[in-house]
Amino acid sequence: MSLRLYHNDASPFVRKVMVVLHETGQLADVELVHAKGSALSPGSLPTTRNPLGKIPALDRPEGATLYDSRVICRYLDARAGARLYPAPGHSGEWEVLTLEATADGMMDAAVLMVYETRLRPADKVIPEILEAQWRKIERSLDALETRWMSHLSGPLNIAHVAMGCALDYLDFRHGTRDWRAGHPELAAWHVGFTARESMVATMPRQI
Ligand code: 99T
Repeated sequence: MSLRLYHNDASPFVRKVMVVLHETGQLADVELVHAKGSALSPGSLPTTRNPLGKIPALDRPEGATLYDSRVICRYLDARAGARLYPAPGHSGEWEVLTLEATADGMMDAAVLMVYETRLRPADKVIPEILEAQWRKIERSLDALETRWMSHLSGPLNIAHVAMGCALDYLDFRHGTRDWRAGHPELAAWHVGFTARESMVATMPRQI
């Protein structure tokens, strides 16, 4: 095992990396190191490996620890020669990267909502902040449904992986909000995508 991944089953960003490891046949190369904590209380988060104190972070034999999920996924793709990213100059290159950024932004907003209630005393939680984060997610869902569905078909790419992880995370942490309402095409895509072996094997869990 030449790689070491700082990991938690609840993190959608770690899950992107895990799905890429599954899809590119590199699982056996990676040791998983459980990491848990928050900005207030870093616990076992790898603060000396990643000064931002976030996971995923990936130790590799040939150089510095890598973070964040976008860098790690790109590294793993290159390591396996897997082509989850269109070649530079190839059609769709910028759309794939923008769709991945949209999925990551949805995860950021959804995670911020979790931290807003987890890290603040109940009387200091500001509902308007929670709702403003959710509106980012809703606008993204609307954009996906109306403009981006054609980019979710075709051979597997990193944007598909990221979006599958983002939507499952909405179910995991914000299930009562019903992201599927008003987004039938995206919901149908999600049903098919989450049936992939790599997605079933990495469903988020609280530990
Ligand atoms: O913010 C902290 O101090 C700790 N948080 C994290 O490490 C989260 C875990 S998801 N990771 C990120 O926010 C990584 C974001 C980065 N841009 C990337 O890797 O792409 C925790 C989710 C949960 O507990 O529900």
